[in-house]
Amino acid sequence: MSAVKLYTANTPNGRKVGIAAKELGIDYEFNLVDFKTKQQKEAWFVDKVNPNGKIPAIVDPAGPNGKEVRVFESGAILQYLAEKTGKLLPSESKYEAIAWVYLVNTGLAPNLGTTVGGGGAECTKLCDSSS
Ligand SMILES: N[C@@H](CCC(=O)N[C@@H](CS)C(=O)NCC(=O)O)C(=O)O
Repeated sequence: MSAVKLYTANTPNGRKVGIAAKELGIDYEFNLVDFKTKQQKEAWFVDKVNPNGKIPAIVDPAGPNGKEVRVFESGAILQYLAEKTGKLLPSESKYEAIAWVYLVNTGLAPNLGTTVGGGGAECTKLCDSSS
């Protein structure tokens, strides 16, 4: 089976997807996106990987109906990988689990970023200093 291509960097959002891929036993190819050279804004990345020019993002050559699919936004990627493997989202608690992912991504994470650091800019600064 073809490996899922993971595009990421050393940030909280970036680490989420790697942790999920390991936990779910997904065969994935790790691609470190270089924030120093703004690789996430390069045309190939925006065209083929994430039109929003951010990590994390994945490209799965073996997506639905055997066709390549790209997925961006950490919450959408977590849901995609769980559904692909048939793990973590049992029907009786699927929407409870998805609701928690939304809560973290739209409520907790942005507020935490704003309170603790400077939101997106701080995230980028952290990446720059840790890569
Ligand atoms: N809501 C998005 C946030 C994505 C995001 O802000 N990514 C940051 C790193 S944590 C990024 O790519 N920053 C670089 C940039 O904006 O150029 C998600 O959950 O995936």
